[in-house]
Amino acid sequence: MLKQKRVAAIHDISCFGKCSLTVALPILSASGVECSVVPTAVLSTHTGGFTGFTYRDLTADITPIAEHWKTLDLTFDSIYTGYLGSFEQLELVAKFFDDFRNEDSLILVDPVMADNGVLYQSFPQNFPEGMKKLCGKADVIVPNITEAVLMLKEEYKEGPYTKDYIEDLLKKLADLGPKQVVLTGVYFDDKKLGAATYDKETGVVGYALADRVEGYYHGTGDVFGSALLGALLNGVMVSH
Ligand code: PXL
Repeated sequence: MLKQKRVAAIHDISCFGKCSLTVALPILSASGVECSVVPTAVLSTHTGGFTGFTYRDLTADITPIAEHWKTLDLTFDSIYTGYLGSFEQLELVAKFFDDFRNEDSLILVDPVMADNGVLYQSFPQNFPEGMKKLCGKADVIVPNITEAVLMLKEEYKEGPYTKDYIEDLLKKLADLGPKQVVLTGVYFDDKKLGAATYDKETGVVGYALADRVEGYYHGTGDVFGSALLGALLNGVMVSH
């Protein structure tokens, strides 16, 4: 019998903006996947490009939500994490993986914390260390280049990049633990921009590049991660 897949999306809600749960929920639902949510915080806006945003930390709700879900014997075909606001949330989410995965669950960690060479203003400098550990527990990770170099403790370089550089990053990221890596913000010239993929088991590297659209769009990583997960849960492979 065909059974609808169920994902637990663990991200913040930014009330204004097009990111985190406000995009994960509609995109995953539209892809035919049931999307349960664990909101990690409620912000008036996302943090990029705004000052004065409100931040209601929901860390204290995560364990009670998980405890109630355990009484319902819930498990998830996928657990998808994005913006996590503190080391404590990283720990709670790692435990959530252990409590709610089954042997076929796909754990996708988007290590949301930085872009354009800089850590988002809400994070301490040592946060990438903690996020790196969480990535070690994932099946698929979706860092951008800034997040990748912060976790690998390498210097940030502006593009255009070379294939050698990108493939070296992909392999080092896979060494952190995940089976598959999807690196975003990859470009080799000023016309095309997209993602590079690496499957540790097969060793296959792939590229998905499209025409660059000028400008900076907050939340594109979350739109991409949600669409990627929807595709994976519908049987589309990352690497061909
Ligand atoms: O899109 C990533 C994201 C998610 N959530 C919050 C953010 C950002 C990026 O700035 O600030 C709160």
